[in-house]
Amino acid sequence: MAWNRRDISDAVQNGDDQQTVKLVKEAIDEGIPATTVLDEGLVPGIQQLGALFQDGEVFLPEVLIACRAMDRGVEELKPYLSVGDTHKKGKVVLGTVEGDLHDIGKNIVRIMLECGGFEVIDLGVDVPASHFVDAVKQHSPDIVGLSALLTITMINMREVLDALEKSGLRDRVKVMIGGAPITREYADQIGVEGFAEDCAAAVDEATRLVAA
Ligand code: B1M
Repeated sequence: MAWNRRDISDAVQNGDDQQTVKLVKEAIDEGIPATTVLDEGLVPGIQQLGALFQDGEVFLPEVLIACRAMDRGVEELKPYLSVGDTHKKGKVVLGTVEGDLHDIGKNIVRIMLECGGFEVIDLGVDVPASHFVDAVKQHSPDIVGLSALLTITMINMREVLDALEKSGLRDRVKVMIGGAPITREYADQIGVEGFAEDCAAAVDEATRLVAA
């Protein structure tokens, strides 16, 4: 069957993980670039469901089931997102800030960074500032990457910066932030070195930061 971005989006919204994986495989077999399948099929699927969730037309269980389908689809794409660069460009400690459980975007950023040649230590979701500090001490990364999807949790990015400062580690790392509510203005306001609005830009920004 010919590639149809709408079918993949529908499969994600329906929470049909088997259909999502099947359509992703078919698109790849047809030679559609993995980033196109991601950006034009999978991501719009979860975003459209988010709009329905906001309007009260679907409920939390449907969103969670759709997230599982999205994750399976992204996993299927992972080998094809690779640019085949095995050289490690740098090390990134990555996590979603405290109070925030959203990780779909953060996981895609992780995959894209790995495919782009970075080693990534993923601390998961709802990560307290102190855990970022511990991870910097333990892994000596080049970059600390912070993700937030809620306006009420993006302020916790500042707490991570404060904790790094207090521990005397702030000068040893570059900090890059991202997530739906995050803007370049916010990044400048809190004084971080890097900002990216999507996963492809995150790889470019991380590459710029390690070269700087
Ligand atoms: Co929630 N949620 N959610 N949610 N959820 C949003 C974010 C929301 C916009 C929905 C809405 O109301 N329209 C809204 C936030 C409003 C706001 O604060 N401005 C919201 C809310 C309110 C909530 C709850 C409070 C709902 C409730 O309980 N009443 C609750 C909070 C829970 C918590 O975190 N404490 C909640 C819960 C959930 C679920 C658990 C059901 C689920 C998350 C499951 C999971 O992640 N495992 C969920 C989902 C799925 C969403 C939506 C529908 C989709 C988010 C997503 O995955 N997008 C979202 C609505 C929407 O986006 N339309 C919504 C796809 C993803 C690929 O994009 O994450 O933006 P994104 O990532 C992009 C970029 O932002 C960027 O690159 C990624 C890939 O290109 N990026 C980075 C991300 N991190 C980066 C880091 C970087 C660089 C780039 O550098 C380090």
